[in-house]
Amino acid sequence: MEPQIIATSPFDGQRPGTSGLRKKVKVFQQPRYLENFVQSIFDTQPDLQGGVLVVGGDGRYFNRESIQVILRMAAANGVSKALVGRGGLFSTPAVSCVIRKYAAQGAIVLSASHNPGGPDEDFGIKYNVASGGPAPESVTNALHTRTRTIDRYLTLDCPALDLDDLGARQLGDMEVVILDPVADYAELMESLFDFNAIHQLFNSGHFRMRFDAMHAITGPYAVEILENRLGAAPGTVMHAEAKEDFGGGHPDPNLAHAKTLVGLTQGPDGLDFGAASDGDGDRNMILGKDCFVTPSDSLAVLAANAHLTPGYKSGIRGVARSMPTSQAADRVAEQLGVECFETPTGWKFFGNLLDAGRITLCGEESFGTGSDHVREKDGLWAVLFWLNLLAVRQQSVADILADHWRRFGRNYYSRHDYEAVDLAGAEGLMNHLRILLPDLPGRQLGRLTVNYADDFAYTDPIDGSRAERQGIRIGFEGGARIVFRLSGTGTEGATLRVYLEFFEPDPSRHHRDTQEAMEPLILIARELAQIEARTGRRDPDVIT
Ligand code: VG1
Ligand code: CO
Repeated sequence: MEPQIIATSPFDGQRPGTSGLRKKVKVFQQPRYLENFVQSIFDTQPDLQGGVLVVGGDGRYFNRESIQVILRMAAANGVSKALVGRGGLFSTPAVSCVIRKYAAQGAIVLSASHNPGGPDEDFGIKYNVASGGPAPESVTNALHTRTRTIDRYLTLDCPALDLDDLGARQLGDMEVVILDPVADYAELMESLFDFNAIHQLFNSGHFRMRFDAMHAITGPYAVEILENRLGAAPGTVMHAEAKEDFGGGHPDPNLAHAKTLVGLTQGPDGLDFGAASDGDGDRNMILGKDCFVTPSDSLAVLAANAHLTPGYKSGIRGVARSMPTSQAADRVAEQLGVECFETPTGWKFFGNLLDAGRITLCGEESFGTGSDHVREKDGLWAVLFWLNLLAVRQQSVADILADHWRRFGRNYYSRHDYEAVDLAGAEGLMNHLRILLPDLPGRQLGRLTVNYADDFAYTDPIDGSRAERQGIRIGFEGGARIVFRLSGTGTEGATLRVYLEFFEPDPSRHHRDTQEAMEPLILIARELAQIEARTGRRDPDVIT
């Protein structure tokens, strides 16, 4: 079959953000929009020619159509083999697992992660490299540059391929293999955690849990792993059926969007354990009875207890956290005597450290936790890690957390998001802060004294690449911090994120209400950034 060469012209704004290119579905549905971006991948990634490409997505609206387009273009661009999840489905961590297992050259992942789905909502596409991780900035920059001059794309004229039956078939000169999207991933999980111990915990009769798949991709993964392999009661996985619009909700596992699950863990009849994952399966939320584990604390607890699981029994080599993530993990690293890195927001910045063997665990405050087992954050992995710890330590989530704080002190932490605010107002706010920066050190704000203030920049310790303007950090004496950033994943206006943190060494003060305890920092942040005047918002839309 001869490739067709179709003339095209560039679209503005095809610059990947924190995690790929995210736009409204309607934007992606414009003729040639998806094709331009995909051809730019093939034009800038020569290894794909004659290589193996993994393709799959989180099943949101427009997933199936996109995959057909991508497969035809892959065949026309000389890819020799495509590995596709059945039904066009793969969770993000499963893609990473499959790239590594089958030594593929790269992957095209269709997802807008935690953003809502449906004809009027969001779609996204990202490219992962041969290590299994999100493309580093050198690759996304090259890709974006290519989208600005693109003038043709290659495709085949052929009918849609059957994606629903396992096995191999031919598309032009390219072989397409439809894989079970769950099997390889589930096998990897079994190699890392003590499935027998978790099985016993589930059958002990004293342990009640739910996993909320939020009508997104982890439904089938969680049913297979938790219910089928680990023997959790049928129905343990709630909202298990993956839907194109996630049942109309935000598939974002946090206190605001997973309210039903949170409710189930509260009160006298509260569950012992609750967990949830996001649209594409890379995020996780961990809840105990009347207890929420912040993602920052979760990373620290996993680091401190990793040796209790089979996959990490020889200990960890180092940890990394994104800059706005609390410094709880730093304290654990210090006690363990291992390196700790602070990277910009986005999983792509962990890739080099993982590849170089400098870190074993890494995490972000945004409900992302992961390790060197793949090169993406991994929702179910984190849930299984916690279950393994609960089974071994025979303690409740709340007790494990309280123990942790007694040992290391507590980093109170919260993030306040102001969503879909006016872009000019938000940029004005950030510029206003940038102008203030040089005068802040030494100044008294509320009862706190500013220790340092900067716009975070990062030099990758492995390849020396540099990332600048990654968020405003204001550090106070005693370890408190306020961080301001604009989101790079939203599709409407701007989202301002304000990250708040302070350190409390005294165990008698470890059980305060977080928002109350944060009040002094909240006030400083509001005033300093002139949030209300510049965004028109008095209160945040989402508090996590
Ligand atoms: C957000 C999070 C960031 C995360 C990114 C992708 O980015 O803050 O920590 O890596 O989403 O996560 P931003 O730029 O909106 O703050 V996922 O699960 O949406 O791929
Ligand atoms: Co995600």
